Amino acid sequence: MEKRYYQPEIETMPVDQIKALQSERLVKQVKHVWENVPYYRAKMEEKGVTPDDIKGIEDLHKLPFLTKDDLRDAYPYGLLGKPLKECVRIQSTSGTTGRRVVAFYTQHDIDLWEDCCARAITAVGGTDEDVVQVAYGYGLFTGGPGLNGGSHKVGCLTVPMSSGNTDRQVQFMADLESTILCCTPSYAAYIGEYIEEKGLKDTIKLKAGIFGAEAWTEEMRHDIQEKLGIKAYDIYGLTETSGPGVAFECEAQTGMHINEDHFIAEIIDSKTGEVLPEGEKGELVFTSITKEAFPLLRYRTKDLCILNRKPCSCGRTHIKMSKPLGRSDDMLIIRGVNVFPSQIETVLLNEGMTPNYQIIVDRVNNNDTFDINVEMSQEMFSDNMAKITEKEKQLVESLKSMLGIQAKVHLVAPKSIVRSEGKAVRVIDKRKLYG
Ligand code: DLL
Repeated sequence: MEKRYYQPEIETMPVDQIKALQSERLVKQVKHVWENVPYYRAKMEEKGVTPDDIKGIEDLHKLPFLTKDDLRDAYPYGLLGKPLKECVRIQSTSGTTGRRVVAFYTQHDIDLWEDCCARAITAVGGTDEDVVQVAYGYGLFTGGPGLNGGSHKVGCLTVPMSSGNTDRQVQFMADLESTILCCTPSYAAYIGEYIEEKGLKDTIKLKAGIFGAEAWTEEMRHDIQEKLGIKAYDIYGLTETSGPGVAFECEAQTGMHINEDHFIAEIIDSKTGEVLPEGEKGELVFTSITKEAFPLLRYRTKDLCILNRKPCSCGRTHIKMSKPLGRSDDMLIIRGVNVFPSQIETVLLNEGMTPNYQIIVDRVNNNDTFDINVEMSQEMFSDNMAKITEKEKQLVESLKSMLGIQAKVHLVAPKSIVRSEGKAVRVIDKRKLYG
């Protein structure tokens, strides 16, 4: 019999039972955090809340929020809920300083994370008959390891390609007759173009794709579906909550079911912190109710979205989140990598440049372009061209080691970047990501 990883007893559980399960797990999780994470306990004490005040999900709002700043303050071990010897893995986001996120996992955490990813694969029709090509990055990034583990659980033949090397990627896809592709939507679109250009469409047996880690529009979905001859599904997650698989699309392709047996989702007003009713747009906040090593309570994702619990044609009862509709901070996601303007500024200042710069991001043929214009000082401006080119190269290298991706740096004449009367316009993002 074909092996699937659909867990109907959980995924189609009546809503009142899901809520009861969440309440029970929340109470346990709050005790676990109170006893094992002094950093969060102090935050609770500051707010005058003890575990006795949390009797179920209706009390969730009493707990303090956690933010990326807390992660930075507590870096690296300050939010650990288990002794290090029980942890078996870390994963991390890019960035060598400041905004880097390091998440920890026990073996049990990895197991549950892989369950979530397995559900996502099953939701697009995956079974142990499938060949899953994982073209997300492997290593510290959660995309490759997460989908890899999920694919194993479903019993698929797993092809751990990682991203890049498109020639080889497409060759394997044809030779092994891969049926499900997992990668960022931009890379999927790029692979689609490559296949079209080389006239290889007939050699490809893909039927579905699981694409996430960055924003993508419905137009992009149609484009990818058309070029690869597949159905393209969205998947969402963040390093702080384990990685991909927090939420995933089903056959309805109308939003992503959140794995509610592991995460409680709330939408808040990002300015006041007030919890908003279902259906309103606001900042997504997650509480992980099963994680042992890195059990974040009320973590503010900064992703803006809408939740809805209307019945879904697939039969799953877990609440659905819309595609992220924007962010409440200034983080950019370029080629799948999280980039903060402040990281760029740090590099430029360390390299002796002026603080006058502008970041220009665009999407050309479904690929992100990333340019940084930086004003030279008057003194540098009068240097010879060779010296200026050399400095540009040096900046490209320093930025790459900070961000993990390559930018094009253009040193421009002093005072050539338009000054604004209010806040400087540091970022011009021409991509239409949330259309
Ligand atoms: O991007 C985890 C992931 C890997 C998700 C593979 C899906 C597939 P981070 O690098 O920590 O983790 O980035 C998390 O990426 O807060 C969102 O802003 C954005 N993001 C993730 N998935 C989506 C999506 C991974 N489907 C940040 N649509 C999140 C839009 C997404 N944005």
